[in-house]
Parts: sequence; C-alpha cells; structure tokens
Amino acid sequence: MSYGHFDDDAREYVITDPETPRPWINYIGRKDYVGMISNTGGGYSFYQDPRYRRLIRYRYNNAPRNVGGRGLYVRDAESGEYWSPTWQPARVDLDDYECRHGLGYTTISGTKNSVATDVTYFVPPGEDLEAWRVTVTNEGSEARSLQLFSLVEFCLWDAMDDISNYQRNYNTGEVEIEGSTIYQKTEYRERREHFAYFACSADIDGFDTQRDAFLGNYEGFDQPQVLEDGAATDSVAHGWAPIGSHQIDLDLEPGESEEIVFLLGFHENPEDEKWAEPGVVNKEYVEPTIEEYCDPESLDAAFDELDEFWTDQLSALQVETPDPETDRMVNTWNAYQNTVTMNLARSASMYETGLTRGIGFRDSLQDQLAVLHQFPDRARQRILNLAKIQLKDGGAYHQYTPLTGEGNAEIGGGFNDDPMWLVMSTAAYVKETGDTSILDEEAVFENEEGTEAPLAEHLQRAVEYVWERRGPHDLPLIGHADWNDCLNLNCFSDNPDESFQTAEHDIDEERAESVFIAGQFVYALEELAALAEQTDVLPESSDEYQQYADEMTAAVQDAGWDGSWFRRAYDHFSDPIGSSENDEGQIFVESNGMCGMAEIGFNDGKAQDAMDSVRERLATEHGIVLHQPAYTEYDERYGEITSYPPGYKENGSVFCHTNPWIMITEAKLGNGERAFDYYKRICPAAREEISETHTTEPYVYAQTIAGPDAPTTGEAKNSWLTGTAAWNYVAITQYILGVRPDHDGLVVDPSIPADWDGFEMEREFRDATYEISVENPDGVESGVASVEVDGEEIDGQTVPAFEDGETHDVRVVMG
Ligand code: BGC
Ligand code: IFM
Repeated sequence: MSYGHFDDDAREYVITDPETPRPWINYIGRKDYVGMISNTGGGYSFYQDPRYRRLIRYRYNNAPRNVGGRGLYVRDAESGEYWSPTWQPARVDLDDYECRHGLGYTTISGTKNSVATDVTYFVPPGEDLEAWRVTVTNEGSEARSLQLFSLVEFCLWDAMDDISNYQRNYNTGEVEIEGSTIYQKTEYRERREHFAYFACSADIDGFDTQRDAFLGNYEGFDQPQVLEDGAATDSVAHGWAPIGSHQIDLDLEPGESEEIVFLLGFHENPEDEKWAEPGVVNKEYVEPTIEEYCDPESLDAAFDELDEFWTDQLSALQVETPDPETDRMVNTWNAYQNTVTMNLARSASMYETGLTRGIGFRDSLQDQLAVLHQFPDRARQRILNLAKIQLKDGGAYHQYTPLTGEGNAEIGGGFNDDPMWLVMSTAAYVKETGDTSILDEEAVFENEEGTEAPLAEHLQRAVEYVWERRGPHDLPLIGHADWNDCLNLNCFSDNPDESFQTAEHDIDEERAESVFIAGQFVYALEELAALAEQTDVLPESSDEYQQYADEMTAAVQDAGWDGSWFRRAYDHFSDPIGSSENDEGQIFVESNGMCGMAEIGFNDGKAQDAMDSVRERLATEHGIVLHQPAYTEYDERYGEITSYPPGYKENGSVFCHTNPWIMITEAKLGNGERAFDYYKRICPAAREEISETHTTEPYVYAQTIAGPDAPTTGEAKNSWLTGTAAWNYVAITQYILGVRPDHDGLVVDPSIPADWDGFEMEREFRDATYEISVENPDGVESGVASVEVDGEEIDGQTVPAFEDGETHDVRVVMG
C-alpha cells in the first residue's frame, strides 16, 4: 500500500493521504535558516544551530504526533466551522488533500466545503526566513465570509532550556507587535541581539501572542478557543508561551482567490550595533526584507532561483537506466538527501532532536563522498573544518558544534575508525577534483592556535594513530568503538565488573581489536599510496604507504579470516567476534564489506567466499542485516550492541549504511546481478508499495530496517539523516553503473544486471561534461570490451580528464 506517488517530471513526491504512518517530512532552507516540514505542516526551524537558535517549538515524542509549531486554520465565519488545510492541527477531514514535497519546498493543498487553500513553504535563497505563500479560493457558487488564522509557537531559542527550565522561561517571553508583524524578542534584553518575526502581507483583523489566550487553558491545537469564538484576543505575551497568530478576514465571491504571504524570519544585529531604545527590537533591519517578500513578484523570482539551483545541482549527474526507480533515486531523491545530510549531518530530524548531538567527524566525512561532484568547494571547506578537530595524537573529537566549530570535549575521541575517514574522504576529494592543493592547506589540531599543520600532516598522524595502536593480533585497537558505535569491547571501566579483573588481566587496558578498522586502514593506505604518486607533499612515498597496507593485509589474512568470512573483532580477552566459534554474532556485515572494498582476499577467493557467506547468512528480503544470530542477552563484554532487542538498530537490523559496502564489493568482483539486487532491496522508491510496513518516507533512505529477529521486520526507522544516503549513491553511481573518478580520469567499469541492454549517464567531471552510453549487447554482468571517446577507441577503461569546458561522448561496449 502506498500513500502517494512520485511525480518525476516535477521532481516531487505527492502524498494523497495525510495519515502517513509517520510524519513524512521535507527540509526547506540550505544554509543558515533551515526548516523541517511534515506533510501536515508540522516540524520546526532554526537558524544555524538547532539547539541554540531554534525558532519554532517542537514537542518530541508527542501524541498526537507532530502537532503544534506551524499552523493554519480556515474558518467559515457564518457557520463557525473550521479546519486546517494542512489537515493538522485541526485534524478535520478534508474533501481533498495533497502534499507535494519538492526540492527545497513543500506545497500542501486542502479543500473543504468548496474552499480550496494551498500553501507553499520555502526559504528564499540566501534569506534567513521561511515564506508561507497561501492562496484561498472560493470554489463554490455562493459568496463566502472566511477567516484565516496563522500560528507559530515560538521556541525560546535554546531548545534544551525551552523544554526543561520552566521556572525561568515562563518568565522571559517578550513580544512586540507592529502593524501585521509580530516580533518574538525573548532574551533581547540581554543584548543577545537576535529576534524572530512573523509577518503577514495582509492587514490583520486581530492577533494573538500568548498561547493560552489563543488555545484556552485546556484546549488543544485542534480546538483553539480563538477558532471556537471566531475572534483573536489581541493578547500580548508577558512570559509564559509566546506564539504568533494573525487573524485575516476574507470575503470571497464565487471563483475569487486571495493570496496572503506569511514570513517567519530570524535576524541578528551587527555585532557593534547599539539599540535605539534598550530592549526595543531594531525593526528597521528587517522591514525592507518583509516588504520585499510580501510582494508576490519577489517570491516568484526567489522560487525560480530555488528551482534553477536544484536543476543546476542535479545536472552534475543524471542517468537513464532500464529501471525507473533507480533513475528517480539517482537523478533526484538520493542526490537531494545527500545535500540535506551533508548540511545537517545527524543533528536535526524527526528522530534526532538537535539538542545534544553535534556534527559527527566520521558522519560528516562520509557525507562528503556523495556531493563532491556537486559542491567541491563546500566539501573542501568541510574537510578542512573537520581536520581542525583532529587531536594532536592523530585521533579525533568524535563530534563538533556547528555554531562554534568546537570539538565536543565531553564525548572526546577514542572511536578509532574516525581518523581513517579523513584519509578516505580527502583522497576521494582529490580524485574528483584533481585539486591536490588541499593537502597543503593548514589546519590546527584540537582547535588550538599555534598547532597549524598542512592537511598532509593531519593524514599522516591519522595513519600513525592507527598503526601505533595495534593489539595482540597486530590488528588495530578498536578503542571505544569503531563504525559500530555500540560494539563497546572495552567498556568495563565505565561499568566495572570486578570479576573480569584478574592478576593476568587488567580491565582498564584497551585491548580489543577491530578487523573493520584493519580493512579500512588497508583501503585508506592504498588511497594514500595512489595520492603519493600525484604529489610530493605527503611525508612518505607511495611504496612506503603500500608497505603499511600490505602488512595490515597480512594481519587480516592471518587473524581476521574465519574460514568462510572475515571476523569482526577480537574482544578484550582476545576471543573472536564474528566467528563460527561464537554462539551469537557469528558473522557481521561491516568487516566483510570493508575488507571487501579494500580488496583483501581478491586474489585468493576469500572475498568471494565472504560475499557468499553474507548472501547465505545475512541477506533478507528487506536488506542485509548487521549480524547473525542477533544477541539475545545483554553481555557486558560486548557493550551497547547487546542492549538492543534482537533485530533492532545495532543488534541485527538492516543497518542500511553498510549494505552499499557489500554492493560495492560484489560490483568489484563483477557480480552485477547481486550488487543490483541488494541495491533494490533497500531502495526506498522500490519499497513504496509496502509503505505500511516500511513506514518512513519512500523518497529517502532510513538508517535501519528491522531485521528478521524483530517482531516488526521490514519497519524502517530514523529516516533522512544517515550515511546510508551517501554510500548508496556511491555504490549505484560509481560501482554498479561504474563511473568513478580516479586521479587521471573517469573510470568506466559497470557491474549491472545481465538483462540490462545498457544505460546512459551524463556527468560533470573537472570542468567537462561526459555523455556516457553503455551498451550491453552480450548480456553480461560486468567487463568492458571497448571504450570510445569522441569517436576514437582508447586503451583501457579510464576516460581522460579533459578539463576543457566541453562535452565529450563516451561509448562503452560491455562484453
Ligand atoms: C545508537 C547509535 C548512535 C550512538 C551514538 C547509540 O545508542 O544506537 O546508532 O550512533 O548511540 O549517538
Ligand atoms: O557509524 C555510526 C554513525 O556514526 C552514527 N549512527 C550509527 C552508526 C553505527 O553505529
């Protein structure tokens, strides 16, 4: 069952039933002002930082879901009937409802009793505001007297304080009202000098700024007192819970429409600005902006700009394959999700509150992998910013706060995979752009002035960090955890069980090892070896980096192989994890994927065996699960992974992030059928028809899908902000379709289903456009018989980097 459909030409997902199994959301705004909007108008917004500069209040884990925050009500002044054209908050059945989530905008239309209302929400590019463009049309044959009420519930800026510190914040709220604009100026007194405004293009017939006056003391957002009465109370908030609500009376003749624009914006005064009058909002800064965007022409122009931005961004890579679901993901939705994820990392979604978590080091570095061809400059900047929170010893702060750029000292470092992602993403950046100058860029360590060193030195310290921290099997120490945050093999010091402490065994010493990091190290060091061929700024030579990779490969071959697959780790007591010796957690996906991507065991059949084992033991109809069997009991030796019920999250769900690692390995091994089969199992668009099982949005990836051990198998959770987006994009575009940047050009090496007769890709690469057509006359899964570039056959599979601003034809014949 689906709740809507894709409109591919419009690049929209159209939801036709407001009661989706979860709020199905979209993001508006890209840079400073960011909003989340659900298919019923819910969600919240913030300026730069979802915790400290929150504009709209959001109640987490609320019931009913996702009410409050952002509301619209239409009221029939004669009958007193009212509804929300976005269905929520009033939740009155509509005669017609449709929500179109597009790229950077959402349009929701709701018709009731012949009154059609449609509202488009978007952030004009470059502005710190969201516009709600509302059109109300009388579609009936009688004149109508209507009223429109808006509603924003303001958050008192620090969203954590807002939900916890009522003894203070019931007293701090302050507003000003001038004309049709409501200013939320809580904290302005303290010269924090930022304020929000909620403006309206129409002359208003009333307003409210105190929530309890609007709702009534014991009414909900579905039955506000003001809507029951049909009259705003002109309340002015002094403390308690400030809101913004406008009342606009509309008399519409049959067929008549009226457009009303609401603007919710943020402003911060220049640093050295003094108030004209202490505590009085400096309206002069925002009045021109309000005037500008209340004008439909400016809004049209801004909307066109937004549309052009996306057309331009997406044109960097477009495909036409025999599979429409692949096309819609690659051409539009996956690329779109990549951008949102790159901007927000894991901070603010329907499942991440934006309160506690900064931008993750590993998360953000992986997010870059999918946007390098779209935003090389931003990716470059992000990589360098992340380098600044690398620790002097080569490790890294696990997270940083976007507002300050500071590493999160509370969490600290000790996730021993972190530094390797810096190497991997930098290498990918150079392959995409050819820009080795990034390696010369200076960045501090630990945010500390005076510690500047070129990025090349940061990478070197990353290598040394892992190299110097190897355990009893010469495999890298796992530290607090590797990619799997919950595989905590040294967790006794947090939660000491003295029985593990013996004369021979010191529970405080970090001893557990990770085969995953070993695979990652080999991958990264091979990349460094290739990079060292391109530039001499790296401290060691290509051969030397290769030497590290070879030694680590030998350690994996020795202690990392279990007979039919790669082991996952060694615990604190040097017992294997991910081994047939274990009762539970016998085989894990992560180490098999990472060692496979690093091509360990490609020469002796191990990689293929590992893939066969993954297929046999981990692949389900809903994707590949993390491990089997799932852990049935909490086990202190393994930590948080065993705290989840079987089949959920890190304990044996389909953790979608890892599936592309298997797709990539299968593709590298030439198994196009399998690679694509795995791609389709978790592809959101391909799961649209089972939306009632999948439950999250069919246009974006979710972090997990419950595994077969869970009672709710197939149910997805934590949609939108997940490394799944970037890695799936890399898997499908670079390994299945097989067009991937390398230092000296664009490699074409498809691994596709044998029944595809070919596909086309248009891709920008280093200031040239490549129009690639792949033909598959013999129905093979992989292998390239010939490559022609601009009509001439070339040797090998690497199309040169022309960097000439021209378009080049590439014809690839498989066979
Ligand atoms: C979650 C992980 C998450 C980690 C750190 C764990 O509880 O299961 O997915 O990465 O916390 O926030
Ligand atoms: O690798 C992590 C990621 O950084 C955050 N989410 C969970 C993943 C697996 O634990």
